[in-house]
Amino acid sequence: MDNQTILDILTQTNEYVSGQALAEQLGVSRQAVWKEIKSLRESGYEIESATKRGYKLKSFPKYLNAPAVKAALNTKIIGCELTVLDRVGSTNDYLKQRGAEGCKNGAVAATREQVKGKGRLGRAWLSKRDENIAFSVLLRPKIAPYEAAPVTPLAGLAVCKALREFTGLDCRIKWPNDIIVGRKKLCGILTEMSAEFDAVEYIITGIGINVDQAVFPEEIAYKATSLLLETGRHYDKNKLLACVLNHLEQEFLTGNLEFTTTVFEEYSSLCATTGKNVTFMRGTRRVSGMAVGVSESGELKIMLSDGTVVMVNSGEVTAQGIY
Ligand code: BT5
Repeated sequence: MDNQTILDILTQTNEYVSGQALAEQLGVSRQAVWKEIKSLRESGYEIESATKRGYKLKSFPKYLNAPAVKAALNTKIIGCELTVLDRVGSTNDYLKQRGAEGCKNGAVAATREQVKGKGRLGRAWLSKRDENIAFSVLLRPKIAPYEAAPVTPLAGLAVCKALREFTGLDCRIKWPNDIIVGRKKLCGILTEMSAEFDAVEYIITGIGINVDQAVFPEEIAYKATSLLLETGRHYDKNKLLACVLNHLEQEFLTGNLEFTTTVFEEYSSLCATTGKNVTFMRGTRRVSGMAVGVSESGELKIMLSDGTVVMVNSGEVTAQGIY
């Protein structure tokens, strides 16, 4: 018998469901229902039972699990297929494989443990089992590869707004893809794409949020932070993930993946890089300037010492005052 099925029934109602009704609906024995309820309880689901009334789901486990995320989800597309894995190398790689197999636009894969998390340019993303949120979203927009540039800034904006709403922290975007609190990094975003020359097949945006991690490996401790470290409290990861997915749907779908004027204004007001002295690589030279804003297609505008403004659309920008 499939765990999901009993859970699905119990998740959809706030009332007791009798063992008999469950057994009939699933076409299994009452003994099988009882065994399944026992195993769900062992996995952390709090299920009340009352004589003559049956079973009622009282609470979900604290760790990431699909039924609890779905219960707080408010979307049509993002999360229409939602998988929460126990352990995976990288949710981006997992979803890439699902993308090649034809999964739906909006499919989401999250995991309780990610053992080979990827950052950009071959760097590693480190996280601990059940302490953080690691997930990826797959999109199948009908656009050319060059039109996909707004995806990362839109994802950054969505996560930033969700984290601000959910925690009250003054989260900001460090252009192009980090969410920071103060000087430290709370969240990283990695967007990858499978495309032909003139058409995107799918885009995968992977997001890692540090939630309960109190201690980071030495090499990143000076620049990494978590919701626990910033606020001294724990947050429900299932509700937080749903909140982020709700915001992603809004940012990705309302503007058709475009950097509209409203998005541009919101992004600019939350961008911590603007107004900072920055350095970046131009060919083989390291150049300094002042970040003066973000262009309407998501590039960083940097004013050089001679007053000219250049656009930087990727690569490494180091901003003074942020790790
Ligand atoms: C990123 O790259 O920040 C993108 C991170 C994306 C992670 C998600 S998790 C779900 C999905 N599946 C994946 O495999 N990846 C995505 P980048 O800007 O290159 O930053 C990477 C650098 O951040 C590393 O070199 C470290 O210095 C630092 N770092 C690593 N883990 C961190 C953490 N947990 N918190 C803060 N900083 C970290």
